[in-house]
Amino acid sequence: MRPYKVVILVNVALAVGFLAGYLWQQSELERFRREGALASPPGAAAGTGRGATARGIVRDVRRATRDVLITHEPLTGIMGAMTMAFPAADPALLEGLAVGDRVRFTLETRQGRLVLTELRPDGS
Ligand SMILES: [Cu+2]
Repeated sequence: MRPYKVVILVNVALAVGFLAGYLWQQSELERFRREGALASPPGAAAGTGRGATARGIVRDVRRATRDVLITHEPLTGIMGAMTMAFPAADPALLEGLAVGDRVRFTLETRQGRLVLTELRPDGS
């Protein structure tokens, strides 16, 4: 192999490495940003003092894995509106819950992940 080809290959490898590192760092930053926002949520999540509260619609209740798929409104400073699964801190939260229910829920970060700590019918 000619020396200039080695130089090009090394440069390409470095570029790929930097790109991968950059992307990884961005995803970590995003995670820290979300958790930081939860630690001191803007608007101080009505009464609870910690965690963030939002409204959503239940799309699936997965009792086997103890999580709920929810289409939720934007959580200011944490994430935009989307459909995603949230693990429930307590399986009792899933009792009586059905697909299509409109709910108000509270999220907290526990052991580095977002979990549902409160879930009740919206409007109550
Ligand atoms: Cu989300």
